Amino acid sequence: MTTVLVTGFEPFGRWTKNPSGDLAVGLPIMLKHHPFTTHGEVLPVSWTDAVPKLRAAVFSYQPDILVLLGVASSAEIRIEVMAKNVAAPLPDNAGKYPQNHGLYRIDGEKPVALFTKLPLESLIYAPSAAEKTPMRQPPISSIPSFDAGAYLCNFVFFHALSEFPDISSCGFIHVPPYAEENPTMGADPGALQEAIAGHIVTIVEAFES
Ligand code: PCA
Repeated sequence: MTTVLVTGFEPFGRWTKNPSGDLAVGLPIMLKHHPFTTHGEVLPVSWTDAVPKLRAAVFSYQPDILVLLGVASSAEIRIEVMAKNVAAPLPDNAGKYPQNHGLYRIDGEKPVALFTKLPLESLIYAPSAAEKTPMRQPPISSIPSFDAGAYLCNFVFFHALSEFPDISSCGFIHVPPYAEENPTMGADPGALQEAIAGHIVTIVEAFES
């Protein structure tokens, strides 16, 4: 049976909640009746600890599909097209900075950018993608994003693509904040969970076809 690992992050900075971490906890329960296995893991917003925790989860679950989630200030669901080999000198939750000696590169031996391995066209252009699980809320639109930032989300995305070449379906999706934290661009938690659950189903279908 196909195994999916979904990761999200803990709250950070000005966000007191992080929907991506809640999705990583909630999606395995929501998707439990589907004919694939879903595991979730919440990663720390830490330059030193996020990647080791991701590696440990990949080692223990051996996923066929790895979907990394994070929150971004956007009303849309952003399907990240590429990970950059760049880490910005911004503090993590422990107040620490990336160890790149002021060169801003994640890894000087690796390419400048790596491309997502998620089925982009199915996620962005198929209007039915979000309708594969029962919809009780108006759908949240999904758009391609050509910039995953230069903070922990991009960092984990870049490490995943470069460290797990055997995972043929691997990518990053940025989700909106909750409406309670940002009334102008925030999403309803139920609508967000349904939309991302639909995307997971689409990713599994593309992987298995
Ligand atoms: N978003 C941040 C890091 C954790 C998260 O959920 C980012 O976009 O880098």
